[in-house]
Amino acid sequence: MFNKLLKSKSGPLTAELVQSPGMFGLGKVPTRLAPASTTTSICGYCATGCQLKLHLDQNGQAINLSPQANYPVNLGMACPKGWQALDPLDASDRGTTPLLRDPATGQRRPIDWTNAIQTFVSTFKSVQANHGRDSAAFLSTGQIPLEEMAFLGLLWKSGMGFLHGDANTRQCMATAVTAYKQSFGFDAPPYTYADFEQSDVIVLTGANLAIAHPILWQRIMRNERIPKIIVIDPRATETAQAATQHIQLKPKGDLALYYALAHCIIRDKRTDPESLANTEGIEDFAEFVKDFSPQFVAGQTGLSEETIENLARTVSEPGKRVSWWWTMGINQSYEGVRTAQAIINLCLITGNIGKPGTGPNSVTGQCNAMGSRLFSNTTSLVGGHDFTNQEHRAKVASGLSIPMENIPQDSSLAFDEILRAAEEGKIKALWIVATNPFHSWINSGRLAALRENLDFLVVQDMYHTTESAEVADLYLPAAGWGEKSGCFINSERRIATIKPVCKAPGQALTDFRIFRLLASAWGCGSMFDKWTDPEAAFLQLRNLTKNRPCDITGIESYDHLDHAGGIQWPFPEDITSDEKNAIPDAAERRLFEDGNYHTPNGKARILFEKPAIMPEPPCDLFPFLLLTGRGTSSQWHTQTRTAKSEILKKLYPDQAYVEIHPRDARNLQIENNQKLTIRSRRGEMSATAYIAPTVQRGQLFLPMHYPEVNRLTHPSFDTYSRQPNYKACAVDILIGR
Ligand SMILES: Nc1nc2c(c(=O)[nH]1)N[C@H]1C(S)=C(S)[C@@H](COP(=O)(O)OP(=O)(O)OC[C@H]3O[C@@H](n4cnc5c(=O)[nH]c(N)nc54)[C@H](O)[C@@H]3O)O[C@H]1N2
Ligand SMILES: Nc1nc2c(c(=O)[nH]1)N[C@H]1C(S)=C(S)[C@@H](COP(=O)(O)OP(=O)(O)OC[C@H]3O[C@@H](n4cnc5c(=O)[nH]c(N)nc54)[C@H](O)[C@@H]3O)O[C@H]1N2
Ligand code: SF4
Ligand SMILES: [Mo]
Repeated sequence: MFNKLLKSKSGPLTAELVQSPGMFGLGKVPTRLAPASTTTSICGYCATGCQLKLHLDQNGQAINLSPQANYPVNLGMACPKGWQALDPLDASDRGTTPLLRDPATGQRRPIDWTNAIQTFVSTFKSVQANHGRDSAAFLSTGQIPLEEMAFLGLLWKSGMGFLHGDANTRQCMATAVTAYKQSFGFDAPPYTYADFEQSDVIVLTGANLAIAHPILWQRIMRNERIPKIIVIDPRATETAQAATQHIQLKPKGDLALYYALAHCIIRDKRTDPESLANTEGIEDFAEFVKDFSPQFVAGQTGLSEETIENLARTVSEPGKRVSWWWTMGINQSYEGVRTAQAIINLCLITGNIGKPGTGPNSVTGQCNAMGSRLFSNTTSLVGGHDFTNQEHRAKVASGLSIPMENIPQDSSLAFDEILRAAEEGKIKALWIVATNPFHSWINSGRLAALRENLDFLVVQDMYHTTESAEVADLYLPAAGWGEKSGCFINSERRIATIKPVCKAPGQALTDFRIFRLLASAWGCGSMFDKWTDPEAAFLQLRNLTKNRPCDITGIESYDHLDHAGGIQWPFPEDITSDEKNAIPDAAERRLFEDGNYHTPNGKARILFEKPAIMPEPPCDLFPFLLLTGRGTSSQWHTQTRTAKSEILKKLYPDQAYVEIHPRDARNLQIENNQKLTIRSRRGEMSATAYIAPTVQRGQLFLPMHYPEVNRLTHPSFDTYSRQPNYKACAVDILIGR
């Protein structure tokens, strides 16, 4: 258990480990081969957005890689996944040809692309003709370049004329998106990574940075202000163990805790008048939090009054820079939006926003989650616009030469609503691109039943063996990271390029090329005449952002992005030439420095609501609360990629394990490595016991990387963001099965 081993060292991922090419980098290199040239590409896993240097042979094929030393994000570092990023491209289960299921035998057989494209088009046309534009949907991803996301969203809605499409970013970022939009008037994470190095107090809540964003943890380690690092997490994670203080609250105690902090800060008059002048709702909020005294919330949070009072003082210390960073422990919840906004409120009332080392900062997960937020044409109209806004539709229509009537005014169903509609037989056909919901979706057992009701399922993926691809009627083999070009946007809004450095296997095609073929066969190819290649698409999308908060009209080309070390949005064309020519790290920028927000009156909104009741708390029959999340820095989600690297495979346990508190284990006479069955109302799975006080009594933790885990999870969702509540459901342990 690699991450467990690391705990016994000085802390999580040490610099030595992060930087050691000897350990991670040499898997692929024939030692005598000298590279002929190098190019750069952003890593295709997490949203940190590290830049890698790819060393190429005479034919432009990658032979090895190393982290880029002078890139403002990773400063020469990469985590194990980055170092081994080339390995998964060579896997034997890469899709090399389209596969079509023969209805007679149930077997999948290879077909050529012409046949595959024709099958797709004739099936979806017939579904549309018989059942309407509501009867099919796509489910996509935060892991392909933004040009491909935009192509998919526009092809589907404006070209093919369907309505519904969503992405796995619903599982991940929807809460932060909704929280920012409601509070600031635009989905705008305000920070730059330099804020990690410029804070006096860093609060990490529901974020296990040392495992999930190791290079961001390294950025904290570079902070010379000797910051106080406070981790708020029910588990004693690798990050919590390395922090200055671990606030081990009860799961989902966050909302009450943050209201109690606001209570103390307002009571003690430690608010910042200048910042409050740029907000609305403070009077009602002050009245609301009167009920949330530390004494009142102590029971709900499992924390002492003293801990709460001290924390309130620490995060409102006058003259100190306090930054709050959150990830899935906040977003994946039945009340995630209000909890994220409780964090936003704390920053607004204490003036910790728009200044170095501050901010209510949501760290994104996937390499291009931020690209999806602006360009996927799912929840928002492409380029940071609104489907419901007539002016926005007109602007996008004229900008992209799409007839106005081809841009829908109504919004799509969300992921869970699409799946429910499929279960009910209203959605007949689904197209899954670069996501693996048969493993990753909450209460995944339900998808098997849903599959029965679906007339046609297309899965477009790098591998034909994913849980989702295995049950598809039509499988389309896709090129992956390393085999194509385009742009990703990282957590701090930095746009940068990826490059093709390997040939895709067999007949696998880039998603971009697949969309072009489909557009042409559907009969809407002319709408995408200008979309000849990703850069041409990028330039059009860039133009669309004009006068939006995410305006990037100042970006000239991919070359410009490469030369500048990536560019953070906004970057309007009238940006000063000094700023434009600034050296990369001087070009860092954060939002809201002028105290102006994107709401109609320019003020940030302070939003709040009474904490809700946990949808499935433990009970007599299911006495444990199950938490799920990332296991190690070497495992990525459903493991379609990371499981293909021999080196990464050595760094984590191949069997599912469950973390259990020693006292619970003793009471149940469970021994380390004993095989257990974990059961919820929806399903069960086996896992070996890992006994450690990382979890609290009455709680269990299962890493999400094992396919059975989501058979257990409870399908409840945040009311406003529809994000799944992956981190709280009731389970039981069965011994001796
Ligand atoms: N190695 C690796 N890195 C990854 C990924 C990966 O699969 N593998 N995935 C990427 C993606 S897409 C994402 S979204 C990020 C996710 O990154 P993180 O959100 O950091 O990872 P998680 O482990 O899902 O959850 C973080 C923590 O939330 C805690 N938590 C659970 N419930 C609560 C609660 O009620 N309150 C609080 N305060 N905390 C709680 C959990 O104990 C856990 O330690 O990681 C990204 N990076
Ligand atoms: N229990 C539990 N479940 C969770 C979570 C949790 O914390 N707990 N976290 C949730 C979160 S935050 C996330 S983001 C989701 C992630 O869930 P998924 O999106 O389902 O996970 P991945 O394994 O990243 O799936 C990406 C798929 O895209 C394929 N792929 C990669 N690159 C390309 C490409 O360029 N083109 C194409 N066509 N295919 C490609 C990969 O092979 C893989 O099959 O999981 C969610 N599920
Ligand atoms: S921290 Fe994220 S972006 Fe950086 S190398 Fe690791 S997976 Fe890639
Ligand atoms: Mo995610």
